[in-house]
Amino acid sequence: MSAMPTPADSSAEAGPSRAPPAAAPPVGAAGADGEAKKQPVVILCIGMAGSGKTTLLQRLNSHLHSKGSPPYILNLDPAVTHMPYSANIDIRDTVDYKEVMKQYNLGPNGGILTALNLFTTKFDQVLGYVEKRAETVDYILVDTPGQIEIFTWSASGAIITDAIASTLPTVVAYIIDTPRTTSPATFMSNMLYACSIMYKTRLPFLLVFNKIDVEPHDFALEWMTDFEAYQAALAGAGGGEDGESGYMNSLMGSMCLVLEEFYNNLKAVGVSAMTGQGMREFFAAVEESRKEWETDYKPELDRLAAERESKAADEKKKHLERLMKDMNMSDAPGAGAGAAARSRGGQMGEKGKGRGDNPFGPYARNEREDRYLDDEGSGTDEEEEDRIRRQEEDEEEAEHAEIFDSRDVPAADTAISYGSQL
Ligand SMILES: Nc1nc2c(ncn2[C@@H]2O[C@H](COP(=O)(O)OP(=O)(O)O)[C@@H](O)[C@H]2O)c(=O)[nH]1
Ligand SMILES: [Mg+2]
Repeated sequence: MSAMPTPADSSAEAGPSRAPPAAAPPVGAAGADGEAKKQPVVILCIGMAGSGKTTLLQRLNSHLHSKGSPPYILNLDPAVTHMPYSANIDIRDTVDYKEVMKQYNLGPNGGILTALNLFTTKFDQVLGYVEKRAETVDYILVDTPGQIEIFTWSASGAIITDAIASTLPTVVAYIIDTPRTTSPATFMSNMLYACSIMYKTRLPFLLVFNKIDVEPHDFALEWMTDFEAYQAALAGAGGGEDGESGYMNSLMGSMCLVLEEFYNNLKAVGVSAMTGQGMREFFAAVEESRKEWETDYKPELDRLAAERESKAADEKKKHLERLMKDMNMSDAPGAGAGAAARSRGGQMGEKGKGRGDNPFGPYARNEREDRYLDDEGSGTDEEEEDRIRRQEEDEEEAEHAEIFDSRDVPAADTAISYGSQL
């Protein structure tokens, strides 16, 4: 991993957008409703691999440029090989996912996920850059990894989403490959996936039927609003004769009823990233979602943040109380000595080879312990005298027996030999 990128500012808007926020706000600003501090909307593009997230991002980028309101772009896909736009912050500047694969011995998906995890550890810096530019842009576009689950079901995806959403109004744009969703069963699985992401992120959600230049999305809108139309399509597609598709059809039919509530609360637009069709509807829906974020989501996010803060304060208080209690205990006779022994044990870790940080455990200091400590060269005067006396005795003994001639060993070695007795 190299250092974090400086804000790339490689896109065309770099120069003028450095101007102070008060001067000449960008033209075509959505939501320029006289707020004291203008906040841009973050559009988080999520979707299955190949649904057209990257292509759509480029389309949005060029549309916004043509309106005189260039967006700020974050690319979170470490594996993208061709990027049709230039991102202001690109994960690839920070992490090389192929290198990650090599170093951690991972496959492509593991490499992408690990690269995203590594990037997430620095996301506070990324947010810092984004916040600095927040007053000069109207939209912040975020591209996510090709494989949807890498972002939606990973801890780092959740951390990034939460971090962004608690800072700025955020909309999830769920991109759907319309031509590949014409089968009722595929449509249903896609809708279930969308539903799970919506409930997981708890953010304003926009279904974006992409590639309508190839397949108009009318069928999808009909299936979402008319249960019977969906049932008819199921019956037509299933061929009901073999048992499995019959079972599948009845399951899908029931699912459709379950999802009715989800459909009712959902905005859906059709776009073509290729031709630029549907851009006006897309931005109108984003604007609506932004208002929704302010009225419905922001208070909830604030409440959660306050809850988190008070929990953290409680934890801190508890820790402090525990610490105070421990300190009081250490004033009591005996306990202090034990604590001292424990802390010395920690210091002896290196010399006491293999005894760990706390060689004496929770027991009170005893004679053995004293001897052990003395040999570390930190005993009291009395003990020192005792040691010298014993040494003298030894020396005396040595005069009578040649075998003791070599007992003049350094203190540290003696300590080790005492240690092995413990
Ligand atoms: N016909 C058509 N093709 C599209 C459209 N959007 C994307 N594609 C194609 O779909 C493929 C996948 O697009 P990409 O943006 O890489 O998908 P991602 O994996 O979601 O980022 C590419 O070959 C695009 O050219 C569209 O609106 N219409
Ligand atoms: Mg992509």
